[in-house]
Parts: sequence; structure tokens; C-alpha cells
Amino acid sequence: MFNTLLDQVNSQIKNNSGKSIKLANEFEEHHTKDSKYIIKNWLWELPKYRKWRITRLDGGKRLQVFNTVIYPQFESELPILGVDILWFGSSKKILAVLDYQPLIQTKEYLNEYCSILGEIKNEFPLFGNTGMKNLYDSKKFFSPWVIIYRGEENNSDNDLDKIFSIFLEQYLDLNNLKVKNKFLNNLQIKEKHIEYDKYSADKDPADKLFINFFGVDWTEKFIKNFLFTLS
Ligand code: BLA
Repeated sequence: MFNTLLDQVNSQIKNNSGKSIKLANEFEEHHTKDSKYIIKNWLWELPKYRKWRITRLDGGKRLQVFNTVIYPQFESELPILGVDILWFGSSKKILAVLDYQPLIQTKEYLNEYCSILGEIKNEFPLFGNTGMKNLYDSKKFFSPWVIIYRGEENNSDNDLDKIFSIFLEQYLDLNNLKVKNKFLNNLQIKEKHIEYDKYSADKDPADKLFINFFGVDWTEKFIKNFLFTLS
């Protein structure tokens, strides 16, 4: 599941001159003792992005996860691309969250860099939901147009591929369309990236799941050395 999303990512990385960064073996691929859950991770560096990470968790008919984050260079105030897509075997439901995660919440910044997400939401009404539960603060590193889908897998399959494609392409285009910073200087940008990693490391509900599967030691290393390295 989600292999087509991974294909899209790999082809965009190739188009954008990505350089693969070697990961420690235990992050590249890691299994639970019974091999019922397998996590695979990839890390890339690109001319315009300092870090592009991808995670696939394959729990067979129990759980499937596709997670990816793109961090622009510290010289660019563009939002961080964030994607978290989960399929739960027990309920056969999908949770998909996709956003251009804003560094700041001013109206001008959000309009400049995030508002195009509104067009995707208009085109795909199933993904029109913006209501978040209380895991995260919707006003911190999320845009007012965050794309959220919660529901049956059948309804979303094709749309998810299409949405992801537009979502990714438009994001990568931002780097050609919006070349000059208007709101933040380099130091402020770096501070925001650090804050993003700290905030996310603190809020991400994934840690409970990882501790359960792979233990505390591995999970702590994984968060510090792969997921949120600036935390
Ligand atoms: C929710 N993400 C979740 C949940 C889990 C994960 C278990 C709760 C599910 C539920 O509410 O039913 C799991 N997150 C993971 C896993 C990884 C992970 C396995 O990162 C592996 C790396 N999360 C992100 C990013 C975004 C994000 C980049 O990692 C940004 C788009 C969003 N995940 C996000 C949000 C929710 C969530 C907003 C809560 C949705 C809600 O409040 O309704």
C-alpha cells in the first residue's frame, strides 16, 4: 500500500537532483522481532532542500504508514511540506494529513505560501475536512487549508494519488515562483526550523507506536537522529 506515493516521491527527487544520504542500518530497515512490522526510511538532500525524509511502515493487513517531510534550505522561508498517511487494518480506515506547514501564522505569509492548498480542497470535496482532534495545535505549524481525510479506503484511493501529485508538484514549484524572502531573515528561518522539530518531536503520536513495536532505545534514537534532528 502507498507504493504509488513512494514512486511519485522518487521520481520528483530524481527530477530535482536529489542526493541519497546513507542511513545507519538500523534506520534504513528495521523489523519487529516477529517481523510483523517493517519500517524503511530514506533520506535525501537536494539543491533547494536541506532534508527530504521518507518513512514507510509495513504492518501487512494490520497497519500501513507513509510519512514524508521536506525541509527547505535555511535560506528559504518557504513552508515545510508535511505528509502523514495511515491505514488501519482493524477499521479499514485511512487518515491522511497533508499540509504546507507554515513557519509563521501571519495572514500575509499564509496567503503567499499556503493558500493554493484551498484549490485542491475545492477540487476534492472528500478531503475538505480541516477539523483536527486535539493532538496538535492547529494554529502552530499547520495552515488553515490543511488537507485532512478520515474515512473509508475505497473512496479515497484514486483521489489520494491525484491529490498527492498536485500537492507535491505545486510545492516544488513554489521554489521557482517565490524566490525572494519577504517575511523572515535567515536566522529567524533557522530558529523556526528548530522550533518545528522540537514541537513535532513533542507532539507526534508516532512515538507510542514505535516504542510498542521497536522499544524505547531505538525509538529515542530514531526521533533524535532521523525524524526530528534539530529537536
Ligand atoms: C495523527 N499520526 C497521527 C496518529 C498516528 C500517527 C498514530 C494518530 C492517529 C489517529 O488519530 O487515529 C502516526 N506519525 C505517525 C507515524 C509516523 C508519524 C507512524 O510521523 C511515522 C514517521 N504528522 C506528521 C507530519 C504531519 C502530521 C509530517 O508526522 C503533517 C502533515 C500530521 N498526524 C498529523 C496530524 C494528526 C496525525 C495533524 C492528527 C489528526 C487529527 O488531529 O485529526
